[in-house]
Amino acid sequence: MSVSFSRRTLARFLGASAVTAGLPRFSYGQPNRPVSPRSFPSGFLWGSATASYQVEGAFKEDGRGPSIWDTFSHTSGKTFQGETGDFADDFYHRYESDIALMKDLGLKSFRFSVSWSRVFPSGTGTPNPKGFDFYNKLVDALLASGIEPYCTLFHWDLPQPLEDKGGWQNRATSQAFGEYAGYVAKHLSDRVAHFMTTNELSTFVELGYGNGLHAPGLKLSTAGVAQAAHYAVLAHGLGVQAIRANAKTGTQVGLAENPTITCPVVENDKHIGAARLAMREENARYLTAVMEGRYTDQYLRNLGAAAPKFTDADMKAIGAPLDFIGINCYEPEYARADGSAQGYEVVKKPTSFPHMASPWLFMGPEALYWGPKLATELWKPKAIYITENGCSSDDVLTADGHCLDTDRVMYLRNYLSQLQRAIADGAPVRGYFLWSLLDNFEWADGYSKRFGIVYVDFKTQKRTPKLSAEFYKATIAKNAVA
Ligand code: PNW
Repeated sequence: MSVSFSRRTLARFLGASAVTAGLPRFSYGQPNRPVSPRSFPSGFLWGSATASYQVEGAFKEDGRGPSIWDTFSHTSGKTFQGETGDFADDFYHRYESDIALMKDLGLKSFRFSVSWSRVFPSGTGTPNPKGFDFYNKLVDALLASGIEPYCTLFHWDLPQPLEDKGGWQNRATSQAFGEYAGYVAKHLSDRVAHFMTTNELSTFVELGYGNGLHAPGLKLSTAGVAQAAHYAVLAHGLGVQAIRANAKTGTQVGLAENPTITCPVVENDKHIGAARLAMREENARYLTAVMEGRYTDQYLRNLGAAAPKFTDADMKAIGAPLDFIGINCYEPEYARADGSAQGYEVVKKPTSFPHMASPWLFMGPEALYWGPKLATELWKPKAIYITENGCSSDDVLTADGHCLDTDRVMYLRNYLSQLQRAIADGAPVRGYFLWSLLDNFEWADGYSKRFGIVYVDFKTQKRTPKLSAEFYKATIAKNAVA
């Protein structure tokens, strides 16, 4: 009679070498089950992203003027417990030690944004060299550490004096943005090779001027929001022109947008076709307008009399060719073919759909596959960067000072696996910027939602890398999902 034991049981009693000696080498996945290598192309740009108002603090230093986020956060009832970005991560004074942290993680690049109000305290007119100098020093320090700077020109902190003249309801703001963008590009492009005009046109327009949850807190009519959206995309276009006119030859220009990412409910031809239609139409006001230089017929038809007023010259500027597009990707939408004239339906999520610590941040890793994939099929961009991806978690420090954010590691591992799949399928994704390096001022949520891979104690400004920082460091070192 022969009794058979599992190898693990044998190993426990006899020691592993006794089991393997003389036996055929056991290896998962060979020869019939190939394991995906999960690796990224060599030279893949691993980075992390932040934004001026969310990390810098130093709200009154070196001649900085007020932005709409100063006004909004100092207005009672607008942010979680009245929190503001007055001090935030104090990055303005701590950037050197934070760069040392980035270096330790192995980051190849860092995406930051310039505060318009530091450079032009009144929005236009005379620049403030002292305020601008912070970005000179930041860029120099990044380069000295071998980290490539990626610069966003507008991440929502509009100078208050421009808002006082109508903000994004006023075409003059788009022109002012062009002048500001040209100035920054002229003075940084000797060291910065990549510029993004705007960050998430759709968020600052829809939340700032539509539902009023973000600065400046307005709730405009349908026509009002459509016109503000037009001036915002126009600012992007005028920004591209100004950067091309003022920057060093070869400077790469793009934007960072968070398109609605419509994943097919089921990955078959019928639903994939619907998802492609949906991705174009659902983003008609922003990314589609930028990539095609026109508003879709359906978008204009749906708005009717509320459609924005625009000229051919506007659309030409808006649609100017870009060197890359940046996709901020957090959560999925799902599209299905529903047999309607439109050809798709965006499916409402059941209440059981899982989300991260921010209620809006649904967990759908396939968004990081379908986002780049559908954008590539629709618009054939020269290059794509994932300019943001990450999540909030209810992070706490353990008694011995660790932050074990297993849910963030789970989120990142699953999303990155899908990004790897998109690249393997041919999407031209050149880099990935994790949002965010540090816990920071999460807009209307104040400091109540933590997105960093480094924990920040906002009382002491002490930084503690989380488990997710260790995961990201390992991923970068292997150039494969860890
Ligand atoms: C993006 N929503 O914002 C921004 O670019 C970052 O500044 C921000 O910190 C990050 O994502 C995390 O929120 C969003 O409510 C803020 O749907 C809110 C929403 C989407 C994006």
